[in-house]
Amino acid sequence: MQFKSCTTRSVIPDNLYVVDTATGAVWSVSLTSKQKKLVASLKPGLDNLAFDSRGRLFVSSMTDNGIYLVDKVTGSAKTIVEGRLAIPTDIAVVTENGREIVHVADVFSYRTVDGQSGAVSDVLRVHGDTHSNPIGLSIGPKHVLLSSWFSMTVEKIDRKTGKLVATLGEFAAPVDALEMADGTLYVAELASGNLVKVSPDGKTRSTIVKELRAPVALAQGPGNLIYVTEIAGGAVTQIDVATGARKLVADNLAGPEGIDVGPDGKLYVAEVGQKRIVAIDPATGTKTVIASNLDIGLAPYPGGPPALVPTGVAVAKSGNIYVSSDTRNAMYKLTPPTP
Ligand SMILES: [Ca+2]
Repeated sequence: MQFKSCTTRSVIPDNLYVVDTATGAVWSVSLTSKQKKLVASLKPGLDNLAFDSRGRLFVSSMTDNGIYLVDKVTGSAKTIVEGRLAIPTDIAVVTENGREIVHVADVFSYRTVDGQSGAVSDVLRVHGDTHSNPIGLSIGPKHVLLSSWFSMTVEKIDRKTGKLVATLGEFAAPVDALEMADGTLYVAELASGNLVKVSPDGKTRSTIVKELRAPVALAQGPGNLIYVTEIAGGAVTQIDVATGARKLVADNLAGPEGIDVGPDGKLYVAEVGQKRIVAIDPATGTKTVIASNLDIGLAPYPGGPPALVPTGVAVAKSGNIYVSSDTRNAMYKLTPPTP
């Protein structure tokens, strides 16, 4: 038997494909000429790409929790899968013209969710509009505050325009912040355990309380009172910001994270270790279970913060309770039973 020899020449592609996270562009770059050609324009927040065995190009978006099939010739993109939220963490709710609007720190964006319809709107996307990953969130008189232990920043967003107006840096892993009527900010730092007071102009900082046991989230109470969840202490603590006096409100909680004050004056807390929401009377510490078996509590990684992305809780004037589900990329709405 005789074999015939032959030579094959494989065709080595000349180009690489690249996703640009900041702009949402997909580029083809020639290895020989170094020229780049725009293949497709998607939304900012792209994070990866892959080809299947047929050479089809897929790209993924962290911001939109999606995977898209990109036509390399026409640049059109087909959605394969997409989430409405990415990793919802801390939340706050306002009632405007009878509608409840939930503001969401979604890690790769700051979004709102209509409490009635569930419609999701982008306010700021991290890649494109801002550069900090929002994890803590609160709504003050003038600003929405986005805190980020990941970026070490507190960002002030104008409530009226939705625009970023100031970025305060160099905090020690800030997890949540509150804005007072006069513009003073209080910032809880995970890495230092401090509650830091920031003057309205942002220039002066002072420590109000030290040695908080892994603070996670803040809520504003009546007068000078602030409530803080401390995950390492399993506690909710009340702080008088005028005097620095602190009082234990409740302990023996399994992983307290998000907190809000309800219209009834009670504290609503995500007890993530028990996958439930509890209401706590701030005067007596009496605890009532509001909802159980919730899909909450994304597990932290070794060396990461104990509440990796806190489960957010927000109570509307109506008594409706909103809870972010970090493990299902979803939002719960708990409606109080009719009497
Ligand atoms: Ca908050």
